[in-house]
Amino acid sequence: PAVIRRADYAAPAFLIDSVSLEFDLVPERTIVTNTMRLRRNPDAAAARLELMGEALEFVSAAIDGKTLPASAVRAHEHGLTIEDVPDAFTLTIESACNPGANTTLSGLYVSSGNFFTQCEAEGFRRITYFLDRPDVMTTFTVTLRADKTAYPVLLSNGNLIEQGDLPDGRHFAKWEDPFKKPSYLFALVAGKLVALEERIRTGSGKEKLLQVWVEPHDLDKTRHAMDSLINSIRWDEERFGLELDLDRFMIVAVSDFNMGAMENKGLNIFNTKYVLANQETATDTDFGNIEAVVGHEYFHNWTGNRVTCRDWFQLSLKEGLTVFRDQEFSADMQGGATDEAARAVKRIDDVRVLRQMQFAEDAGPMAHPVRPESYVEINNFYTLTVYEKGAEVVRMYQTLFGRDGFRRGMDLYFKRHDGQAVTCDDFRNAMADANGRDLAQFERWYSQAGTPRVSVRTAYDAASQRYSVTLSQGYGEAAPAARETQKGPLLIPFAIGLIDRAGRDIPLRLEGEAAANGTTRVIELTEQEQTFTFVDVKEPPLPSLLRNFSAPVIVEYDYTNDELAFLLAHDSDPFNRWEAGQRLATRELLALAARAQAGEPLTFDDSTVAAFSRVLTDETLSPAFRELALVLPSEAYLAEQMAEADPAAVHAARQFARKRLARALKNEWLAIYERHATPGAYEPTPQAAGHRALKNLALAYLAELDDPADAVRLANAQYEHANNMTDRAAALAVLLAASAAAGAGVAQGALDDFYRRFEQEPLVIDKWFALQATQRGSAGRPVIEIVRTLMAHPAFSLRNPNRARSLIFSFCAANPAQFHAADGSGYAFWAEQVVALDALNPQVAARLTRSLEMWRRYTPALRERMREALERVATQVKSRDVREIVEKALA
Ligand code: HT7
Ligand code: ZN
Repeated sequence: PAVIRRADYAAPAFLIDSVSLEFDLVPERTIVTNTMRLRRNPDAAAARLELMGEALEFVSAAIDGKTLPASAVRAHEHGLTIEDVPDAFTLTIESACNPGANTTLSGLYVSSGNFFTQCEAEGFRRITYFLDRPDVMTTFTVTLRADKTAYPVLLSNGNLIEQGDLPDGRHFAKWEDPFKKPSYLFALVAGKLVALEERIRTGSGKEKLLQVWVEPHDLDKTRHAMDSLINSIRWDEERFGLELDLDRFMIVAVSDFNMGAMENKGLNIFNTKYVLANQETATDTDFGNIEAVVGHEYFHNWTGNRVTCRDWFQLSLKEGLTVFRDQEFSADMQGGATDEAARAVKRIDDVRVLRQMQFAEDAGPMAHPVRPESYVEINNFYTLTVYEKGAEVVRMYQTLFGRDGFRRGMDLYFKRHDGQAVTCDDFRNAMADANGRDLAQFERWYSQAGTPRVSVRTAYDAASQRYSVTLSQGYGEAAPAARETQKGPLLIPFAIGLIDRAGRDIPLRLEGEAAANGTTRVIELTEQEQTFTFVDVKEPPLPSLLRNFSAPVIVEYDYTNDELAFLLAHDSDPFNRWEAGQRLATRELLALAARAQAGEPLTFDDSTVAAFSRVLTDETLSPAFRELALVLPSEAYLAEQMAEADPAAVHAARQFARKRLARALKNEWLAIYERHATPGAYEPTPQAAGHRALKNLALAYLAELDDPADAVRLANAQYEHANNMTDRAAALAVLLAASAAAGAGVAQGALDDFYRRFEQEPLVIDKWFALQATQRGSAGRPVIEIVRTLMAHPAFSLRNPNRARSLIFSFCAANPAQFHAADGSGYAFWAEQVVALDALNPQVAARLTRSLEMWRRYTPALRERMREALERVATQVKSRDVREIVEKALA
């Protein structure tokens, strides 16, 4: 397959000054009339005109009103070629497409009888022939025509400038977007929809119309998305001085969608999962995710839309930056700008995702730099590396320059580049120039793949009261895909604190400084190895390393178990407090997994139990923090830490530890369950959510007892009386967990009730599928059997990505012990589903394919079965999307 390389970037041969699109919307055959003002780009060697097009039926083309003869225009698999065009001209193209048959959900498609578009990255070329690349920006005027009864609402980007009736029961709407934009930000929506509306005034006093469009039966689930939008608008003004630039901002929810949401200018289109919520249907996690995704898409209006990417290799320019912005927004919504303990809850969540998933990506065959060098299918590069590691790279500028310095860099970035399509280098240069720093070395964060390791050595000299910290950086045993990119040391901002015997922070003074300055210092590691010496250190301290996870690296330091327990009890940095508990648990669990592999009896250290008990019962800590601290590292993370991943051993180890903590702390769990019950009206606040999280964790631990009768009784009562989805779903999960030992009967009543109650709520039925796919199996029945039975359920459909994810992905990616069954049954199922999805929706199929990409890291028997499954898939799939993943995995 053709490889696209960053080094081959060339400016477009033609520019488009304006485009006018007319749509005659009919599901089976939509006609698009596209009129563009084109001119040769003086910066490029212009040859003939090549327009991109895919899955289109070419009808006709005219230049300056004159229809072109068949000999002058060639329609082919990749688009349209027109020879001998003038330097500047008007080109009109008529084409047709079939949205009703479009199962790829890219381009123009029909979902629940309504029309939607998805153009990023290269979907616009499935709507009309175009220079479908992000550095071609133009102004769009869009006219939509459709049957008025079937499609009463007609939406596109920008402002509605005209609407009216047409003959034969049809009507039209004309939209004009005053801002230049690339084609990937185009959108249209047509159908039977209703909106929740609000009018607000932004900082400059202008009135804005905000709308959240949904199907009529979902109107009662739009309030939270609207509140999140209003909060996002306010936040971007306050934190970054960025105001909403359009008179109207619309969000539309659609149930068939490949990703989370899309930031089309003024007309964001969202997966229903990230819009619809009320207390009956959505969990606290859903509420938080909606706030984050609404914020993310809104923030793209400046970081992505006003300033966009020159080419798709620069994707992290908008995605890394916008994820960082949404993370900061959510942290502020959790705890305000200054409550570090509350902000840490969000930080811990984000770092958990990064470490569990992005670090794995960086260690496998799909490893790539934040700014990749090449791709076969760009859709495969909407990755954790581009998004989450990219956000960490942006965060490091803020760590280096502080909030004010970061803001100066942002201001300069917009001053220089508003209205342009630019590169990651342009962003780095703005940060450097605004802060008077040379950031040449920092470029390596964009060009080197793999997760850096920082090893730490310390030495205390009592006589001189000096404490030296030696940091050395490297990549360890990197995967070949990452190793090729690694050229030299990085600039690593490394936040450090020192703690005395009483658990207090020591004021920090580095050698050469006149006086102590603060208790957390960001030291800058720029060489392969460097020593930093602290003076006036009166006793041997305990180092608190990489506070608040100041860089996306792995820290290697040999803490003793007692030291970790001490940090867990005392570190003033809440992130590192949590981190100490995770390190302690990881160490214990990996030792347990090794014993499980060797068939030795399993034991768990009493002092570790005691350390966790102290955190659990420490009333000075928020319930949300205590919940995070008491969740053991995931099976996926633990497997990733093994030389050869063994999911069965990891599962046995983690289950053993959970049971041990359940038994040892039984009375504490029972007391916590009672104390953190939140009677009365449901409140979706972070505080109330923290109480629910801790209470439900207590219930889950109680279900691990050899006799889970108490847990089953409490879970049944909680299920029945719950006034919110967080509690109801948690109770159902506990009943399913208890059924692993006690038999399916324990959960069946609640499962059936859940289905009946929420039959009309697709997002809740997704939870019903997911809960069953991620269970441990009931009384020895393998989960694959349950999953296969559910595939035949009338509510299951492979065409709806949310539904496919809820059953198939949940099983293949979130139930490692069952998916990696020794008989290979999970892999056979995976192969069947990849092939079936490939024919319908290659983007979704490619995501599922990635569940097996780490096959080389597993124990030999599993490895062999995974390779067979991958090879089988390689012979059967057609799409570029899936082929790229399979070929890289097998290479
Ligand atoms: N920028 C959006 C990316 C996106 C997308 C990409 C490929 C295929 C389908 C897609 N839907 C949305 C989402 C975002 O990061 O905001
Ligand atoms: Zn984004």
